[in-house]
Amino acid sequence: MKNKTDSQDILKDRLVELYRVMLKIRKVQIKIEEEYPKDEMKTPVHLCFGQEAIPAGVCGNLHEDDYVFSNHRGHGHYIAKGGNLNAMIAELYCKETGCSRGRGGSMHLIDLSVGLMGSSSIVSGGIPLATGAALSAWLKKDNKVSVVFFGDAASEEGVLYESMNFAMLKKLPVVFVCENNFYSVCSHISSRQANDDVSMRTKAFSLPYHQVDGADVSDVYLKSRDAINYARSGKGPFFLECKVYRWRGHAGAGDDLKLKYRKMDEWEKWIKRDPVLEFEEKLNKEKIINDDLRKSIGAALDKEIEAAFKFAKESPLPDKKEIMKYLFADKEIKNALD
Ligand SMILES: Cc1ncc(C[n+]2csc(CCOP(=O)(O)OP(=O)(O)O)c2C)c(N)n1
Ligand SMILES: [Mg+2]
Repeated sequence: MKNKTDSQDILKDRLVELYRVMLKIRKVQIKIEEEYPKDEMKTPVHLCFGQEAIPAGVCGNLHEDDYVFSNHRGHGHYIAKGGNLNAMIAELYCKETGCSRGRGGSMHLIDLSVGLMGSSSIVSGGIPLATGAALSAWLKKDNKVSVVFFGDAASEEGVLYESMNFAMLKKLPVVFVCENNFYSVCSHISSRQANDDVSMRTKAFSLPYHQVDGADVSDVYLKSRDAINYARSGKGPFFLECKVYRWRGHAGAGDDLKLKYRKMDEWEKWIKRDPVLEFEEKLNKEKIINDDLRKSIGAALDKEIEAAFKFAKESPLPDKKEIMKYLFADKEIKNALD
C-alpha cells in the first residue's frame, strides 16, 4: 500500500506525527533542564529523557476523549495526550494560569478537555482511578478506553493486583502501561523484587500482555494499538510492559552518575539508544521525512515552547489570600499554620 512503510504497518502521516510528538517531549525536557537551575520553578521535576516513545506511541492510538492517568514522571503523558502546553509550563512555575492553578506543580498535571484526568505523586495512585474510569465507561457503554502509565515501582503496590483482578473480572476497558526503567529512585528492580519479570504476574489473572521495546516508538505504537483495540472492543483489560531507560537522575536536572548506583555496562547499552534519534534516522532512511520537513517541525516546536515559557514567566502567582483555595485539606492546613 502506497501510504504505508514497508517495514511497519503504520500510515505515513501517523509516523510523522509520532516523530513530532516525541520531538516535542524531548524539546520541552531540554528547555526545562536549561531553565531549572535558575530556581524560578519551585517544583520538583521528574524528567523523562529516554522514555519519549512510550507516551507518544500509546497516546497515538487514543481518541481525544479517552482517559489517561499519569504519575510523577508525567510531562510526556500530558504532552502526548494533547494537554495545553502554556498551562503545563505555567504549572511548573506555580502560576495562577497553570493547569492546577499553580497549587500542584509538575507532579499534578491535568487537562480534562483532552481526557488527561490527572497525574499523581502517589506511586500507583493512578491505577485504581483508571480502573474506576474504565468501570464508568463500561457502565455507560460510551466506547471509551482508560489508560494508566506507571513505573516498575508501582508494580510493587498491592493496588495494582486488586485493580487487575477487578478489571479482568468485569472485562473493563483499561490498559495498564508499565514503564519499566528498572529503577525506583536509586534501587534496581533486581534488589527489590523476588521475581523481577513484571509481566508474568498478569498470568495470575489471565490478563493478556505484550512486552514492548520502550525505546522503539513503532513497537510501542503497534503493540499498544493491539491493546487499545482489544479493550475498546469489549474484550477486557490489557497489560503492556515497556522496557526503557531513564537517562537523568530520579528528580531534577542532569544525570546522576556520581551517585554510582547504576552498572556502567547497563548505562552504556541503553544510552546508545536515543529513541528520538533512532526514529528520525529510520524515517530519513525510508524517505518519510527529509531535512526540510525535519527543520520545519523543529522550528514550529521551538516557537511553541518559547511562547509557553514566556506565558508562564509573565503570568501572576496565585493571590496569597487565596493560596488555600482548591485544596482538599484547606481547613486542616490553616489550623496547623495558625
Ligand atoms: C506510595 C508511595 N511510596 C513511595 C513514594 C516515594 N517515591 C516517589 S517516586 C518513587 C519511585 C518511583 O519509581 P517508578 O514507579 O519505577 O517510576 P520512575 O521514577 O522510575 O519513573 C518513590 C518510591 C511515593 N511517592 N508514593
Ligand atoms: Mg522506575
